[in-house]
This record gives sequence, structure tokens and C-alpha cells, in this order.
Amino acid sequence: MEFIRPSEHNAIPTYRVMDQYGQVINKELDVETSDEEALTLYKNMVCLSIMDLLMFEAQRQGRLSFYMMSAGEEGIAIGTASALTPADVIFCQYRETGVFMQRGFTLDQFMNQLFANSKDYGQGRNMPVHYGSSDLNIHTVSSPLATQIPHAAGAAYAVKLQNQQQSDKEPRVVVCFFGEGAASEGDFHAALNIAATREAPAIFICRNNGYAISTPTRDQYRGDGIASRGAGYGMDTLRVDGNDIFAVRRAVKEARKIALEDGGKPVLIEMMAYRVGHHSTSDDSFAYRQKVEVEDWKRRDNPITRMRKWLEGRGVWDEEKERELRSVLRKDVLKAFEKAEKLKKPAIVNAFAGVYEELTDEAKAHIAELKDILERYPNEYDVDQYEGGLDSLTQALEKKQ
Ligand SMILES: Cc1ncc(C[n+]2csc(CCOP(=O)(O)OP(=O)(O)O)c2C)c(N)n1
Ligand SMILES: [Mg+2]
Repeated sequence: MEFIRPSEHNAIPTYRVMDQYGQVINKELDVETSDEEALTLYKNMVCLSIMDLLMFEAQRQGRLSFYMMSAGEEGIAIGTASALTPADVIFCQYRETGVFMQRGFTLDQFMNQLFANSKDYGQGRNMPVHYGSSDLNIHTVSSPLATQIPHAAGAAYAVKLQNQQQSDKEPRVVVCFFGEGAASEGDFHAALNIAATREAPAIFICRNNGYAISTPTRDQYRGDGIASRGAGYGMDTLRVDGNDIFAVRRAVKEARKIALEDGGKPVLIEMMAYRVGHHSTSDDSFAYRQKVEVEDWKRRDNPITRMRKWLEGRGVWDEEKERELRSVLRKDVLKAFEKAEKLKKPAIVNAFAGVYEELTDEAKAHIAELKDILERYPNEYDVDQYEGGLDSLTQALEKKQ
């Protein structure tokens, strides 16, 4: 009789391509990335980090209601997105802004969503950072944790059928991001199990950043991280150094091949990182972790500085280029920010639209009541900041069905 004793097993190893000094570990394998592409990835990571800092400050100034930073995890999102095809379908949690950036979501589009202005695709019906883009094949971020994981499993099954039916088209995979905290939800287990039994072409990517708001991983799970669960669901699994963008890219490219084997085979990747920023602008992480812990991580390792060292080692980057890039990006972000801040809010009727094809009688009664209140208290409610003022409510009430 031999009990399996996890504590006696070695930890699952972490896949790396370059070390923390930006040196390639296996010179023969190299990084599978041209200098030109590496520079694009680097610029996107820097752009994301600049946008994060400016938006964090904007929230502190009261100009934005809420924001979430990706600091320390830029390489995971940008590296993954760069290893996929544009048709692959992506589901995000909320700390994957880099996925949107790498796929071509513009600074204007980010800012329109953050301000929930009239050009926001969600028309103001979502929290800031809950981006979505059907053009880019990225589903809209959803706040309730882990709900995206079963959605992704279902979408992967649908994509599997499409791949079979449309054999003239490039086969697609579905990629789903989630945090190690979200992996404690029942939805995680249900989703991985259904993807495994349905043999769906899904790549599940766990960002293990050490915390779920204030809960450190030691209070979140026992056992060897999230990767150890992959084997339990019969999935090919890999643990990757999330600070190493080249390792992230290699891992995702290989996972994509596996996911499409024999029509479909889900894969789990655990990407190791550290959440450098606060959970969100609503959080002060120094209430539950030492400042020195964060400073230590910042100094020791970071996906951006690691790649910068590599670029400098290749002789394609230097201090002056860095300064120039940062100054240009800062101006670009601020320009988009100021433009979006000036736009009107979406028409008020959007608070009711998009649920049913036709407004229900109940919704119409609510609209009438809202309109009545807004008309009676013009000093309390400034309707001019909304597209068309009260017009959209009037039109909704007048519309014959
Ligand atoms: C169902 C549900 N429960 C709780 C929350 C509140 N909540 C938001 S983020 C979060 C932590 C998630 O941590 P993790 O998945 O590790 O992602 P990270 O924030 O570290 O990127 C919690 C508990 C929520 N949004 N939804
Ligand atoms: Mg986490």
C-alpha cells in the first residue's frame, strides 16, 4: 500500500528561455523571435505600464472611478497574445489589458471604455477595465470571478465543431485567462473537466501572481500550485516563468499545437508572476503585505526590465531610445485620455436597452418614472452630459412596438 504523498514529490519545474539577467539559457534553442518583433513586444509592454501608472494617478485625482493595473504581469498577456492567430478566441479575467493592446485595441478605445463615454462599446454598462471587442475576438471581461472559464470551455467545444465543419479555414483555439484565486471557484473545476471530456481545443492560462486581493496563495491552496491540477483532469500541463516573455511565447505556441491535435485536446499552463501593484484602485495592499516584499520583487525581477536587458545585449536598445519611447508614449496616452474625457456620456436609455429585443412594459414604466424625476430635479441631475439629454428616454416611450 503506497499513499501518494504530494509533500514528498518535487515541485513541477518552471519552463524558462531567458534568465533574469536577460541571458538566453539554451543558446541552441534561442528565443524564436526576430529583433523587430521583440521590439514591438517590448514597446507594447512599456506602453501598458505607462498607461497603468497614468490611469492609477487619474483615479487618485478623481478623474476615473476605478482602475486595475497589470504591473509584473505584462509579459504574460502580451506574450500569449503574440503567440496566437487573430482568429483565436480569447476570454480574459481583468488583468490582461496587454492582450487587448497586443491585438490592436487602441488607446482611444481603452480610454472610451474607462470613461464610459458615448464611444464605449459597452455604452457605460460595465465597470472600467472591463473591455471587450468582437472585432478582435476577445469576449468582454466579466466581474464575477471564474465565470469566463466555463464560457471558454463551451466556446472551445463550439470552435471544435466549426474546425471540423469548415475544413477550408485555419483551425482556431480558445484561450482562457484566470488568476490562481479564481481557480478556487467551482466553475474552474467544472470547466476543465468538461473541456477534457469533450476534448475541446482550449488553452487554460492561470496567472499565478501570489495573491487574490489580500489572500496569499498559502491560504488559497495546498499542493503544487494550479499546475498539479491539470494532471487530475488528464490534461497536458506546463508551468512557465511569467517574467520571461520568450518562455511564455514558446509555451503558448506549443500549447496551440497540442490543443489542435486529433481535433481537440485542452492544455493547462500556469504562469508564475508577482502582483506588483495593488489589487485595484480600491485596495491598499500594504495593509496585508510588507512594502519591502514588493520592492524586493520589483528590483529582483520584472518582465519589462528582463526583456530590456536582452534587447540591450543584442545592441538594438539603449538609454536614449528608452527615454524617447517613454516620452512619446506618455504623450499618446495623455492625448487619448483628454480626448475621451471630453466626450459626452452614452444616451441615458442605454441603462434599459440591450436586455430584451423590445422594451417590456415594466421597463417602459421605469423609463417614465426616471424621466419624471430628471425633469422635476434639473438642479440635482445634469442630463446635458449625456448624449441627447432626455431625448433618448422620450423616444423610447414614444416608440410603437
Ligand atoms: C464570484 C466572485 N467572488 C469574489 C469576487 C471579488 N474578487 C474580485 S477579484 C478577487 C481576487 C481574484 O484573485 P485572482 O484570481 O488570483 O486574480 P488576481 O486579482 O490576482 O489577478 C476577488 C476575491 C468576485 N469578483 N467574484
Ligand atoms: Mg492572483
